[in-house]
Amino acid sequence: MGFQKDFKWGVATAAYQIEGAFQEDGKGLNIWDVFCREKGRTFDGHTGEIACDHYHRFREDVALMKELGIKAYRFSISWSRLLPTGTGKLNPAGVKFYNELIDALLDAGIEPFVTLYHWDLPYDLYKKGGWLNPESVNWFAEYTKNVAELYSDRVSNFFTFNEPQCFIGNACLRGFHAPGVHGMVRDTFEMAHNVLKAHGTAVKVLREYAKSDVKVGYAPTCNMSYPDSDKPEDIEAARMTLFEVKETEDWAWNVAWWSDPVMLGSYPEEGLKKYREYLPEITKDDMKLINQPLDFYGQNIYNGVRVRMGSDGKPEVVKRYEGFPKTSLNWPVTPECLYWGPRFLYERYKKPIYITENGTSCHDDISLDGKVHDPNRIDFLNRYLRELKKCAEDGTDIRGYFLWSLLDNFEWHTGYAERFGIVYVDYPSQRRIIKDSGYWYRQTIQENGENL
Ligand code: IFM
Repeated sequence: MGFQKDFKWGVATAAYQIEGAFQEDGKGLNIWDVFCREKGRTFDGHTGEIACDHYHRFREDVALMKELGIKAYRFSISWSRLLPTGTGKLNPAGVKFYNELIDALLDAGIEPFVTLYHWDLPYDLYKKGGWLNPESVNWFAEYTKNVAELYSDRVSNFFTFNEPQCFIGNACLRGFHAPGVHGMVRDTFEMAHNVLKAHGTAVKVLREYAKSDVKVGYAPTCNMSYPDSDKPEDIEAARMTLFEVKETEDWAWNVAWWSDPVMLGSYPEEGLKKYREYLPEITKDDMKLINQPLDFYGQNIYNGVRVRMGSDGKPEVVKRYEGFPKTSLNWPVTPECLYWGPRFLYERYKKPIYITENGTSCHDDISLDGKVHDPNRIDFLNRYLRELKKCAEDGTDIRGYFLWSLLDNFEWHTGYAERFGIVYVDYPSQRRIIKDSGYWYRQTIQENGENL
């Protein structure tokens, strides 16, 4: 019982959040490079220009992972490091960087899991309309083909998109992520449809051009829902809430709109009705393309809402009590989401599951003894992983868990104000210090979660 024998205990990062070297060795600009330079966009004007300097320090970071006993590393490729203008000519230094990173991982016995896109669209493609341009499907296919040809001899696991909810919703509907546009609602639905078509095309391209038997998945996000009690009606209320579609102003923060087409081949009926006036043309061929068979389903899970069935037969969200536990980002601490989330997703999509991100931001600093003590993070991880273990024991096929994150890093519009790592980064010196939670995670990996 417990976690599967070959459970992938991993950590996750993203290119823009750690690499730095934003204009080095031929890399092209991406939308985050440009966005961060604008006044008032990020906390205190922070940028990812240096970030964790991982571009130069990746060997040290791989050594840290090895020391921690990490089995799998999920990282993203910077599209504009590989293809500076998004299409066309490859950047040899970019190609070399990921070659060396992958080789270093394999030498350290760590399995690479590549995310193709974690939000850093090449700026030149943004100028051509970005995801609103139907050509974006072909741009992404070209980039994916390059990745497959370059790295699939050594990388077997790929995720297409990380959190489309954010790079469309936060970025183009609500406007606080790059490119920082309060777009017209109709545009955002059109972008979303192009992203989903790009996903389907990329899956096909990976399978066609890969040099080994690759496994492909997807890594969306959202709040999960969990029931207020074990009563069947409360469980049903939580399930219904998880897959319902939201009001138009916040439509992108949703599970079903982004995952049903990919996993089931259709948009949710409720959304097709609710959003009718905003939708682009959606053809049968589009849906066939989007619905490519996947090997696993990834989901980033951080928190959830408690739900019960109301007396009117409709689900209702239970208000949190005053003083409810929260992280330093003010996100609620709700370990139950790592039981019910994967369970509901497995029931609906019937694919093995990876938790592609989970973790917490804490107010970490270096203590007088020179160490970084982060008991809140250990407690958070312990509570969440216990729920995940229970979920696995109750029959959900969970293949792995990627802790967010290996390193403290650039947390988008909140800059370096938030620390998510199990390894502390002292930004002025770029010194890394393994936090107590890093050692705790090592122990958990060694025991395959029996210590939880
Ligand atoms: O840092 C982000 C990551 O890039 C996407 N998922 C959530 C993390 C924490 O906010």
